[in-house]
Amino acid sequence: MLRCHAIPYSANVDRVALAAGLKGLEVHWIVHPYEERTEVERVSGQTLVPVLEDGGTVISDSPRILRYLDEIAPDPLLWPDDDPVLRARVDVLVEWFNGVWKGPPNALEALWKQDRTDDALEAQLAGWTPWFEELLGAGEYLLGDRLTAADVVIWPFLRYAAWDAEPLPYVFEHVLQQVCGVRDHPRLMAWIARMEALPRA
Ligand SMILES: N[C@@H](CCC(=O)N[C@@H](CS)C(=O)NCC(=O)O)C(=O)O
Repeated sequence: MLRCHAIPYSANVDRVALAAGLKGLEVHWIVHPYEERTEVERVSGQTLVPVLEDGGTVISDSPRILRYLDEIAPDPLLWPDDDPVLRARVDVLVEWFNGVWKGPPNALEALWKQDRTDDALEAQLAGWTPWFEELLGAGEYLLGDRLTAADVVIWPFLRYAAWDAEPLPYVFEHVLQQVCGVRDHPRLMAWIARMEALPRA
C-alpha cells in the first residue's frame, strides 16, 4: 500500500489525498506534528511534506507525486492524454499557481509572523481571486467540464481561504482566509464545496 507522510491541515498534503481518492487508491497516512520532521528527513532527505512512499520509491513535492499517481493509476488522468490543448492549459495553470500564485501568501506569512505586512502583495493576492471566478464561467471545473490536475492543485489552498470550521493553526492559512476574499465569489464558493464532496484517501 502507498504510504504518505503528512502534517495536519496541509494544502499540499490535501492535493495527494484528493488525487489518490479520485483514483480509488488507498493510502496509509503517517501524520507528524508540524515541528517534528526527523522521520520525513530520514526517508526523503528533505523536511517538507507530502512525501510518498511506494515500496522503495520515495517522492517529495506534491506536483511530482500527482504525476507519479497518474502513471501508476491512470483512471482518471489528472493530465489528460487525449486533448493536447487541455493538457497544455493544465500545465500552464499548475505551473503558474505553484510558481507565481504561492509567492505572495508565502511572503505575507513571513511578514505577518513579524507583525508586518505589505499592502501591494495583499492587493496582488486578492486581485487574482476573481480570475478563478471567471474561469469557472466555462464549466464545473477550472478548465471546463473535466476535472484536471489544475483543480487538484488549486482547490486545497482556496479551500483554506474559505474555511469556516475550527480555527486553523498556521499563519499561512490565516493569510489565505483574510486576504483572498473568496467569499465574494459565488461560482468559486460552489466549486470549493463541489470539490470538498469528492472522495479523498
Ligand atoms: N513544493 C512542495 C512544498 C511542500 C510544503 O511547503 N509543505 C509544507 C506543508 S503544506 C511544509 O512541509 N511546511 C513545513 C515547513 O515549511 O517547514 C510541495 O508542493 O509538496
